[in-house]
Amino acid sequence: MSKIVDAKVIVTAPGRNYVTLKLTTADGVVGWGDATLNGRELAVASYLRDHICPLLIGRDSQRIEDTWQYLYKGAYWRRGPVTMTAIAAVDIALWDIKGKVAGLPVYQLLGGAARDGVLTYCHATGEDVPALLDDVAAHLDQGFLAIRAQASVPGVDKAYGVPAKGEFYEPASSAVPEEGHWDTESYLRHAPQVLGAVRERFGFDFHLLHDVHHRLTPIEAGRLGKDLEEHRMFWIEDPTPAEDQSAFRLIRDHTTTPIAVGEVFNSIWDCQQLITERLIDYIRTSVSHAGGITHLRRIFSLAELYGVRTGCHGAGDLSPISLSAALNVDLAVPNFGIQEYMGHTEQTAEVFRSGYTFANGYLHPSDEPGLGVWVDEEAAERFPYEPRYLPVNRRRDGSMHDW
Ligand code: GCO
Ligand code: MG
Repeated sequence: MSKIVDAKVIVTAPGRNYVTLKLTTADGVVGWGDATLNGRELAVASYLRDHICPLLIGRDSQRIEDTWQYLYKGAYWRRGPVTMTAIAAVDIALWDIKGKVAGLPVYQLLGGAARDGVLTYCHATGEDVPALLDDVAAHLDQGFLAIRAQASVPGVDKAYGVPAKGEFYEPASSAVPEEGHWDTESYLRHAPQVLGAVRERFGFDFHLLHDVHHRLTPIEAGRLGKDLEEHRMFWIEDPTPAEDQSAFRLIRDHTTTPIAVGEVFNSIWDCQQLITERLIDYIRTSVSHAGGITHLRRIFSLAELYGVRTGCHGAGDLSPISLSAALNVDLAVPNFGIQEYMGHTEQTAEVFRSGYTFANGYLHPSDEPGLGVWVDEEAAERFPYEPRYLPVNRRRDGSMHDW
């Protein structure tokens, strides 16, 4: 048994805010976990520092499942993004340690590679259609086989997912959330034309994805799905706010466009109905918000039973530790679908050193023992935390809209 002797929380902002957990064992083995919850970072940092780290000292680092159950059941208050992100960070760090102790990359501990590489989708954006088409062309040139396309919506001053020129996606930019506007009618008219323009210019030999970001009602989503059928989408993502799981029956009744949901979920219970009633095609839970590798695997196994494939969240607000962990799971699970890959800024890469590689549309995790990622703590200190929030969205009449 190798006891945990130190548990440290690192908050750093190289380009954007990240919370990292560092666990050290009596043998000097270090494990890294991602505890970042965009816009609510310090809540998780405190949950870890004040409530979890003291409980970890002296525990056997090798008993991952037991530690997971201890933290989940032991809290009494179950689930929720803060709790599950904190548990995820511990879990990811313990898998990292187990891999290092075994001298194997984590995917080997999960059963070994079930594929040669991890199919990856990138983001292409544009303030108008010509700019989007240029960005799609650039990503196809880089070798991507799957592209998520977002463009501005006429009448909407700041559209989610479309960075202003020269800005790195995405807009967690201000200490008080910026306010944008939303116009569903304009979006529903415009989105099929935009995605149609992408197909018209580049054809059908690559996967095309689109993120609706929870903004429609079920019947509006049914219409969008129907209007997009001719463009053969790989998926539309988060068509409606998914707290209402049964609402997806209505979308399904109207369209064969595949549906992906799950980045805001944090447990298997949040997607139970969507999966068991086959209301979605892809489950997008992330390793760092859904309880770590241990719980993500459980969700993916349930999904496998119902023919639902995986599509791990991989936005830039998840640190390279999360991406490394996700890639290890992606490589091993039988029902893998696709992995999101937004990339990270150079500043982020200065702090988080990772060994995953990208070639010809596929990512591959590092073959180093564990997760193959480490944090330069001195570099981390150079980037102090500053509060940064995602924008909010209002309709024309000033009322709040889902964003
Ligand atoms: C995506 C997502 C993200 C989220 C972000 C919130 O599909 O990548 O929608 O961009 O908005 O992760 O923190
Ligand atoms: Mg999304």
